[in-house]
Amino acid sequence: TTDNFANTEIVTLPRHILAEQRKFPGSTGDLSMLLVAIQVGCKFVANAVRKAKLVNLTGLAAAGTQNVHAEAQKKLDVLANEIFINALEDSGKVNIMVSEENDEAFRVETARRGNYSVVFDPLDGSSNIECAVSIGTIFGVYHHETTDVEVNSVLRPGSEMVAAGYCVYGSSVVLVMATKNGVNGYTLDPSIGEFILSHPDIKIPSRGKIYSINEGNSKYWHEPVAKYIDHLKYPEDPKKAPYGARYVGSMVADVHRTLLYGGVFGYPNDKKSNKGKLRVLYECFPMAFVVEKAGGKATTGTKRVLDLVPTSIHDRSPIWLGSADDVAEVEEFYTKYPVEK
Ligand code: P6P
Repeated sequence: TTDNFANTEIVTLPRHILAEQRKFPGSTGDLSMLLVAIQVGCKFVANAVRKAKLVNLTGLAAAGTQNVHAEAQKKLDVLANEIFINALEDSGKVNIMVSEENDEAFRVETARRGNYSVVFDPLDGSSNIECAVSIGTIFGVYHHETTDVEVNSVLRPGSEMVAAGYCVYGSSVVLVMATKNGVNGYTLDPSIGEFILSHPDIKIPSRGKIYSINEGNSKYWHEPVAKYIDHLKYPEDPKKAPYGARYVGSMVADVHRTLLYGGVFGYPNDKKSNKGKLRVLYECFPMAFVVEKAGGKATTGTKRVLDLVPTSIHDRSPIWLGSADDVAEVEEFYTKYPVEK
């Protein structure tokens, strides 16, 4: 038999984004151009990540090491950062950038400045590269009325984002983008170097059967966290099955699985880290934005994540996100067992 993969209805990411844009007559097309530029960055990073260890031979190894030509090397996350900065600058649509890799927010030169600001983690979970575990890129987009804005004008609630998403470099490369229209997933077809629409109009199940948290922190958990996780592991109702546990330790992988399968992901604050670990602007906000647009919820335990207003670009926050019913239950435990300030 001949496998017929011919599929004339191949919708590439740029084509789909333009189709979505046409739903809003009068659009400038600037956001579409920006999202397409982000897509190009993801293609480059996917290519570099796929051969992470092999690139020692061609000069992309861990910082400080030497390759055969005794040239200084770049870590993949530094390389990914440069790839996205270049892609965003080249788009001509970006004003201010905040990157996990850069201490300060910075702006594009005047000639190429646009009305959007982008906050991003170019390669989140990069400590997993060495053992080939999934990693990802996370990004969020704010709009400004003019290009004449202060650098700290990105310290805004996540609810003011106009787009957000992530790219998971896993067993396949999937780029998930959320806008006011909803959430769509695109899978990279490496044979043609295009992201193809594979998950149109993603909706997260209202409840799941998986919880995702680092139980290695149990010793430091506040009471509502310990009580909630026990409730999932030892259901009071004997007829209820315990939840399954899945924790990759790479936010993009854990969130992507939660988005598609349902359930709950949590990185709460605890007695060791009173602000939690994950960064507000370029980890919590984009993931909360995606999950909410897919019909889920994201909370600190007591407050909607997207209502937070960061005071600094690298602020951290506790976060629980996932299926609406599961996250609502988390909040019930925080109400029942309030954490003393
Ligand atoms: P822990 C990866 O380092 C990361 O920033 C996120 O991608 C991930 O969710 C979290 O930290 C894992 O942290 O403390 O469980 O190893």
